[in-house]
Amino acid sequence: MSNDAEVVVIGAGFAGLYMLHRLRSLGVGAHVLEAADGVGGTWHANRYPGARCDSESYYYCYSFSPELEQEWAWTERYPGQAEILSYLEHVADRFDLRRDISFSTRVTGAHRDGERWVVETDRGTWTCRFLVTAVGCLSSANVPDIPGLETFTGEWHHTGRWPADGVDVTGRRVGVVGTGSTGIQAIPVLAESAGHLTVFQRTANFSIPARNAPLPPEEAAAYKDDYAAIREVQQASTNGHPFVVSEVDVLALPDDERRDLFERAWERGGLRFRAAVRDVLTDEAVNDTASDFLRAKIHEIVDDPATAETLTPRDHPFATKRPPIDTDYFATYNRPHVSLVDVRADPIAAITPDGVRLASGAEHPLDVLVFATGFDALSGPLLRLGLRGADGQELADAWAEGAATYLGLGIAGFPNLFTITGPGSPSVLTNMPTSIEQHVDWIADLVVHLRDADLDAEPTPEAQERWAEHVREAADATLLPRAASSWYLGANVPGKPRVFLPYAGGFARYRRICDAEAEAGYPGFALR
Ligand code: N01
Repeated sequence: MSNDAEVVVIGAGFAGLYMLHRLRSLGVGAHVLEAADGVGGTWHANRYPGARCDSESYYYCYSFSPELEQEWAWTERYPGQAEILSYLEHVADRFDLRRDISFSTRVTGAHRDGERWVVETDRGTWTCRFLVTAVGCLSSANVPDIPGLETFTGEWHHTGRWPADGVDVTGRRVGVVGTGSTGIQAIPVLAESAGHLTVFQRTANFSIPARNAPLPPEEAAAYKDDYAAIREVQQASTNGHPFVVSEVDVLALPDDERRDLFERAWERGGLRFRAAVRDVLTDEAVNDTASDFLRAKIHEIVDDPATAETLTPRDHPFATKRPPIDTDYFATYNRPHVSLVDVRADPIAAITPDGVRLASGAEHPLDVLVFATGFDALSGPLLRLGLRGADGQELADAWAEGAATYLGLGIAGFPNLFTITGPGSPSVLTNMPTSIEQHVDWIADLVVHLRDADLDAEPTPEAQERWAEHVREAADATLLPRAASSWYLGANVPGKPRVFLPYAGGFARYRRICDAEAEAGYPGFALR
């Protein structure tokens, strides 16, 4: 016998929790299926040392409840994984969400049976009229297929599936593969206790100091007083952050003023660095000034000139790959027990029982190997759900040439399926809770509309194609596609079609497009 709900939501992270709450408040019955044994999504899974959000705490949170905004007290400028997880657990309790969530329940497939979805899980079957995916953009771990991994006699972990009870690296020989946002957060913390830390770097990365610190109570109180205005700025912004991009034309400044400007932005730290001057992502000459400043910083911080040069990104403009922010990342390479290996120059050939062997034959013995190697982003979490569309078509076949959606919210051929922050949405280019709330509200309104009118909906192929074209244009209007190894393009996963996945046209513009779609009666959807 199967369970039934009007809406089944897959995932109980930021997106799934709010989806459930929003549907309930509109009188729509919903049930959430969650593979993990608790709420939190990415913040339940990513428990690696140093895991912390790159958005500031006062706005990396929900805005839908003014009471929640007032009662929750963030303790640090950038919230750590444990604090965000506590916040989401509090949300689940405060809004009594757990009674409609099945934990430890992994979706293994979903297909259409007449006008309903049949959702199979490892703990029984659910049927529903509407299926909403809230599976995140970065939840499908990318573990490189390196020969010999199964022979390794030490322990290995991917950062996105870190054991809940931690990994003791005290005094041990630790290797980290990957220097994206995750590796850059984890490396300084692992270095605190590892006996020796070896970083295997394929692509050097820009990084800005986070300047994390305890959040002074008076500052926290000021944010609470100002939430209405803060939220307005977020809604009108390009990235869902509550700060506006500066109007300063850095090319018009004399060298010393330019340097001072970047110095002040560096001192302030965090993602705001990118907003310190205009056109960083659209004008190569502007980007060069920021990139050169950051390259010089690496050489200032890192004592050994050869190590500094290996750490210096030369193959992509600043912020065309998601810019990490860090605490003492580059300075960590000045510690005597930390070494850097350039695996672009000398690639990893194999994992041996004792550690890592490079193409040159060099051996790096290890006790613990950490893969900070990222994710099969945006499309990966959806592909692994085993979704089949109206005519039984597998999503993997529909997306053989690359992920395609309408607005990142729905997929042609998949009726009554809605995807929170799917490929083609601004998602990962924005502050995620802001994008998630916008998607959830929009999907909930559509579900109510369909329920009241007794209609089903799926994007038309024409609307989907138009959107794909617009997503391409939006990316091409920026420098973003210039980073050849970027996960935005799917370049980090061997064999993945190269399609620029997120929508780079800006959050405010995207929101207006979605609002217009709803106001016009959903012309991009076939309603029947
Ligand atoms: O993953 P990544 P991540 N051999 O894909 C390397 C978000 N996030 O987990 O660049 C050797 O960025 C790979 O090299 P290359 C944030 O949006 C948010 O760090 O492909 N190396 C790269 O260096 C972020 O962007 C927070 O050449 C290999 C690294 O592994 C996103 O998550 C915190 C390799 C992977 O970097 C993903 O970040 C952390 C191989 N075979 C992360 N395969 C917040 O604060 C891959 N690499 C919210």
